[in-house]
Amino acid sequence: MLFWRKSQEEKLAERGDKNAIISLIEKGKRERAIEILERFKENPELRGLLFRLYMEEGKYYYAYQLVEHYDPELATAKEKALIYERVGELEKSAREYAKLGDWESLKKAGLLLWQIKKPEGALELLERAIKLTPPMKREEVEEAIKKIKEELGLLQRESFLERLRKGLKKTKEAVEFGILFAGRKLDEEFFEELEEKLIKADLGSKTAIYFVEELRKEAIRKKLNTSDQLSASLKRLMREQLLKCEERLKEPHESKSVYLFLGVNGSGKTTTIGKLAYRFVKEGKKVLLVAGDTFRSAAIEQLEVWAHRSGADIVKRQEGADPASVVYEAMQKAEQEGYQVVLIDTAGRLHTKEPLIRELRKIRDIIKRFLPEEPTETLLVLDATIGQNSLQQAKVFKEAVEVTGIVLTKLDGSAKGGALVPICKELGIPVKLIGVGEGLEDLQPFDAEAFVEELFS
Ligand SMILES: Nc1nc2c(ncn2[C@@H]2O[C@H](COP(=O)(O)OP(=O)(O)O)[C@@H](O)[C@H]2O)c(=O)[nH]1
Ligand SMILES: [Mg+2]
Repeated sequence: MLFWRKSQEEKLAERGDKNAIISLIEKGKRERAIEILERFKENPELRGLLFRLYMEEGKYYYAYQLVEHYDPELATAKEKALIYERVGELEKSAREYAKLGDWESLKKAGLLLWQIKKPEGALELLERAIKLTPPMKREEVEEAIKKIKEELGLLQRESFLERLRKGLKKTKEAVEFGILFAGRKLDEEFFEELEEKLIKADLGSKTAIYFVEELRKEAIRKKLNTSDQLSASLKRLMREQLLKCEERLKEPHESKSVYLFLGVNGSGKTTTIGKLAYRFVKEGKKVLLVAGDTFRSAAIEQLEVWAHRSGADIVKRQEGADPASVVYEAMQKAEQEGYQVVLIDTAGRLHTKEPLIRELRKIRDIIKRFLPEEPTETLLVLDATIGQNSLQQAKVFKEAVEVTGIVLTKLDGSAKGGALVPICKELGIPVKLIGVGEGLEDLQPFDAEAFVEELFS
């Protein structure tokens, strides 16, 4: 009996009886209902029912066709946004999201436009979104706005300082100059604490004692009572020291420029090369990376990844190949194919001191065969997180070849930003670049002025 009634109902449904179809749906026979309804797309009422089913079942492509070919009024703006998004019509989807006007939809619209490389439109929408976004949810939108602005070149200067700020965060937290100089009495305790903090930032005890003595004298001379009156003087002293360590990287010249990178494993050579390659490629130069660290295959692969990310080319051989011969091949290629910038990675196995020195000299001699006055720069890469402890390592490299500049990496991971001073002073080599993160743009010229400003801000 029951069986007969069901099929009777189905027969009615098949003839387009709305109530019978609804009854089918209620009984869970949704696929069957869809099958029937698809024959009645011309009927506005049944079409509406079909559309609902498609949406509920997540059949967005079918829903899309109904909306596009039969009736745009079937879907609300929110549904259209979702449908277009799901079928990959991202620009249309963004338009629908934008119509909705709430912060989440505006954000979504902006992110979609960004995805399809329409940064101007994306920025406009995200800036509308941020005004409506509750404070707790703003981070993602702010981050996107920042990135788009960078892409559009609207944030150059600001982002330089922001990155430096981020880079110096740990050192700043360790020294807390702001608190120390906020109206403290200029007693013995204050000066002791100041000295302690300067040493903690790895400025070196000589420099720390010198600073404290200078400030003590000034306090007496000018009859100062509170610490805030001294902060400008500490800034000045700091600036003087740092300016002695500041020097610009030699920029590539018209023909060929070679940059050789030295440093122990893990100091950040490969990463620095990647970041610098990115910068040079962005400036329109033809850049060649050289995988001179042939000791581990992972090192070669890592440089390949950076070549890919930065848009530079690479010369590499298999693991264990003679580094000098890789450099030779690269120099030849650079000459023949007109590369303007050659960045050479090397292995930094310090426990094999003599072979390391021999290897580096061999590489240098090969470069000189192609360019007598080169390399343009021989950069020693040092890890800021080990601070002054890197001095010992540095001396070995200095013994091997003439080092023209220091790259201090991982400042962002270190509370020892001050180590820059003793490192450059003791080695007599200027700091040319600082690494403030792992991203493509986290490499900066060392700017003493900005450095001091950020440290005290
Ligand atoms: N936070 C931070 N990490 C860095 C920086 N430079 C390099 N690193 C990381 O340090 C590690 C070692 O870097 P790598 O370039 O492989 O060193 P290499 O052995 O000298 O070539 C990697 O995990 C890098 O991502 C930096 O400026 N900041
Ligand atoms: Mg490496």
